[in-house]
Amino acid sequence: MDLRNKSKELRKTIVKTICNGGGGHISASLSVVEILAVLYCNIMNVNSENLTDENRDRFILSKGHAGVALYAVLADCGFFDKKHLDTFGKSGTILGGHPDMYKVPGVEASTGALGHGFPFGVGVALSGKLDKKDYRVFCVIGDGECQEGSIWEAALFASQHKLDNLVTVVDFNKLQAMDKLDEIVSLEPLVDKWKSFGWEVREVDGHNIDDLEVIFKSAPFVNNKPNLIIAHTVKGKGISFMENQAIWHYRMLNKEEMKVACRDLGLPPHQLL
Ligand SMILES: Cc1ncc(C[n+]2csc(CCOP(=O)(O)OP(=O)(O)O)c2C)c(N)n1
Repeated sequence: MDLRNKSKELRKTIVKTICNGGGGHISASLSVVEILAVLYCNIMNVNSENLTDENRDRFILSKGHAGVALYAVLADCGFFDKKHLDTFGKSGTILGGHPDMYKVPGVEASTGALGHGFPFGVGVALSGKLDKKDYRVFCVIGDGECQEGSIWEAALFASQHKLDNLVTVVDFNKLQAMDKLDEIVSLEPLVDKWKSFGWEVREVDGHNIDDLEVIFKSAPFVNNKPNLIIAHTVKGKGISFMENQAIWHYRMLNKEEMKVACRDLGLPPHQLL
């Protein structure tokens, strides 16, 4: 399936899963759909068959609160049965609010405490270098997550150790949980910051499938430097009233909003009710 259409389907799955489960981070999940779709469908050497292969590529969703986006992609790629999506938010589910590497096939790191997945990914990339393995590590971090000090400690460590097998994407939607980043702790100049920490940096429209594919395929951007992609994204992408609105970090849809969301996503009008 064309990845634009796949992204539309993934958005439907994400919103249906969260509404059925009664909670979850919708807007944060909608922000990373194309990034995950391109990585899993066209870039990474990982699939349900090679999950124990030491040379498989690793993906780490450091902004673990967007776990439902990862679940939607993993289910679509056959890592686990799609039936599990219906259990999200229910007792006994393997699909928690944040991904658990011991429960969900395909999840490489348990994340959710911001500022932890990325340092873990740096360690996995270093391990790959030390063991002379060919795998790469792909990591998605939130821009609000970049307000955590541990991100910058790990960033320094990665460039010190020349981890060009590490590709990190900042989901730069300019919002964190409560407000615009710039209203709380600004990261600007973000590109220069990462460069000064020793990373090779590229910028991309994080919803443009073709551009994402080109940029991922061009990694490593230079030898001996870790790769940083600043993906300009829209939090809540695909639901008109949710886009770029900080309030939707924690909110759930009421019945009227569900109807509008259905219209925006191309779902039957009562699908989410
Ligand atoms: C260490 C830690 N502190 C606070 C939180 C609560 N929290 C969950 S998501 C979030 C905002 C994250 O913002 P960002 O990284 O920009 O992600 P996005 O805007 O894409 O949701 C916060 C503060 C957390 N999960 N972990």
